[in-house]
Amino acid sequence: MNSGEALVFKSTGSWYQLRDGEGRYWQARIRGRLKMDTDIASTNPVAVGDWVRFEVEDDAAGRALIQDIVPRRNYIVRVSPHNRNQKHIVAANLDAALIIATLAEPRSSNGFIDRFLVTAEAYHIPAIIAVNKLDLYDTEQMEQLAEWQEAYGLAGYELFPVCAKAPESIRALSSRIAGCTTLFSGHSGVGKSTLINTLMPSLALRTAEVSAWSGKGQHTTTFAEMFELPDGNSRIIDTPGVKEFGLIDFEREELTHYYPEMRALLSGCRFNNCLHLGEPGCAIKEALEEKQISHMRYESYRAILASIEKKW
Ligand SMILES: Nc1nc2c(ncn2[C@@H]2O[C@H](COP(=O)(O)OP(=O)(O)OP(=O)(O)O)[C@@H](O)[C@H]2O)c(=O)[nH]1
Ligand SMILES: [Mg+2]
Ligand SMILES: [Zn+2]
Repeated sequence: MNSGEALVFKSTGSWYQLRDGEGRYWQARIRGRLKMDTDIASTNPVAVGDWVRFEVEDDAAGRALIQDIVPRRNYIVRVSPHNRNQKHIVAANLDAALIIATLAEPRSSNGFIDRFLVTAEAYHIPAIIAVNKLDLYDTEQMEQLAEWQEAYGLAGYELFPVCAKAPESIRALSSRIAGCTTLFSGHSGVGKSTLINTLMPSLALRTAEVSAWSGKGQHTTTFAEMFELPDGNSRIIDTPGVKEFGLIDFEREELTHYYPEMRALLSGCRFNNCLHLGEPGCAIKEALEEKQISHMRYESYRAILASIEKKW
């Protein structure tokens, strides 16, 4: 074989691991200038989940050169952690995006979850929520979990309470992502790699204790990497923990479109530029009073809106 198409399984930023149609793995670099059909100025031209065309550089050593990217079905982007003006393509060609959160350490805020959900909506990728470390919750945390279940249920999201170490607790989640390529995202230390290890015990990914003094994760996973489940048909992309999910290029008026429970009601507002902050004849405020929308989600909407305003 001198050339062909392959799927990107791993990316370190300087080299990529590809798997070709025959199941052979290649270590690849990008050849000179990539022919790109996307107009995204990103810090990484090729992402995990991309299909690429490659050319063999050294067959015996398994080295290849990436020539170009097959047009993406979709992708998800976040603000580069190193440069707020640049974007980072987290992964491409996804069927689902899973946000892993926890109410134990390192606790995730609902605002963080909502920023992730908004991004997934904006890129048209179905989002799912897993709330992990259920085994550690006290009564107060169980009450908080119930509140989340109510709020995200009203918004139409699937939420799976799980204990990543207990296989029986992840059964429903595992059948939800069967047959899909799913992105796993969340703060460092929430249990992304632990969950993947339980889904595919043969893998034994590195995981790490959450630091006792800071309650924070230790950024054990440093690069995005895709794994195929034993069924040969489901794939999971493990990613390094993120501090925050920086939103990209939003107009204020757009934001409600990325809250599914609000999107459905927008045509009911009297003003078509309604920001739902107290304008007369607002269908969102009405739904809030009738408890069709949760206060928790509405408050996060206001917070994100305020952060967009600051940028302007
Ligand atoms: N008690 C309990 N601990 C868990 C659970 N899931 C994960 N942990 C622990 O949480 C710690 C962090 O887990 P990791 O899987 O390394 O977290 P991660 O999200 O991959 O973190 P990064 O790779 O740094 O982004 C490890 O000590 C795990 O054993 C759970 O359901 N219950
Ligand atoms: Mg990890
Ligand atoms: Zn309104």
